[in-house]
Amino acid sequence: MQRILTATLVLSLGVSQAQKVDSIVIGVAVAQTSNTALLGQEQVIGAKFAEKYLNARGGINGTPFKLVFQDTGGDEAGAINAFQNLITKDRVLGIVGPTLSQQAFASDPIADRARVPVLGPSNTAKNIPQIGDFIARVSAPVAVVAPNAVKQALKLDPKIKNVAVLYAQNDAFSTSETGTFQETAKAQGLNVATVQKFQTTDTDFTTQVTAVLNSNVQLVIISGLAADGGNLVKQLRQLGYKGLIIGGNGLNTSNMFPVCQQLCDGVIIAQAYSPAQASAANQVFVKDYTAQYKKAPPQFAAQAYAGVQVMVEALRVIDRKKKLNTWELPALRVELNRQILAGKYNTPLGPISFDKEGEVNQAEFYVAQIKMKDAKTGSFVYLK
Ligand code: 1QQ
Repeated sequence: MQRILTATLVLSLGVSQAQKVDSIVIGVAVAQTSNTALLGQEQVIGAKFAEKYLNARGGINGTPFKLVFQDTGGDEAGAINAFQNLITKDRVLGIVGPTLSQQAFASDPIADRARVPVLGPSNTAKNIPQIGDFIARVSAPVAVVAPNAVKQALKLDPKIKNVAVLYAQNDAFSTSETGTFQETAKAQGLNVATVQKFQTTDTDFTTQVTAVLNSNVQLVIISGLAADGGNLVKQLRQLGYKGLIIGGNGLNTSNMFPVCQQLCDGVIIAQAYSPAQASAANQVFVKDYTAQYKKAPPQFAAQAYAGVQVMVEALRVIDRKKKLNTWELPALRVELNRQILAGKYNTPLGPISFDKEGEVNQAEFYVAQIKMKDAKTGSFVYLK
């Protein structure tokens, strides 16, 4: 009996695996709902731009590809569910996602075990590529990006001596980024006068702001996400903090403007993307994006674009050697992962490639400062 069962199982697995790839589908798993959608919305836009642009230029050597979106929401369970749907129901070749590192640590191991390549579009915490062989990212790590903001703050105000550091302790990215910020501050000779913790779900920051005001600092550095981070900025200003503020990557969106409004003004944020990046790929992206949205593209849109572009260009290379519709899905996923890591890509982020663990190699980073025109409208001004 046992033997018969085993034989049946092997046979049915064999049949489903032998099915050829009949459509070219790439999964996008980002936050379309919850507070995390303040960040994820820009990723949806960036990915759709890539789909439209790259399909208009031939798709995969003449065959269009399709993006399938699964909403991750803002938590781990949502990311796991989205990944499972993409892998088994939508039968995607690879996944661009999820939005948060906190989610990636939960969902990426599922894709890794299923041997489905993942490109993190905005997963910047330490140890993301190390989750597994099938996990890479186009989003440069906080360790590389965040120090630029501290150096820029010191350029703007060389008299800074004392720093307050605040971070969301329930978020993997925020705890990783604050580590980098604290190390950088010390390496720059600054005194970390107070370290304050909060939760990404917090809305009242009176305790933390009081501690900041009592510690006589000239710089505040925040690692959190957009809603909590925006409220924290707002309450710091309302309660009388006058010095410079650095926001981390979780505050890196104009979707924070409705939260802190005019009080967002002056926040300094390091960038892994600049609309001024000179590559042809970027200039086309900037032109199309600006025509549609009347503003320059933000980093999260550019990174999601790059994630889709990398998958597409890797698929083009594979297809030239052996047509995609002659592959079986499991083998094509493995080959796609290999090709992603082998290639070089001219993206809106500039030229990128990957090291053997899946960490992105990227050369150029920037710092921007929020400039509010009024309570509703503002922009990211890139600093020299
Ligand atoms: C991470 C991040 C987020 C702030 C991006 C949206 O960098 O979770 O790693």
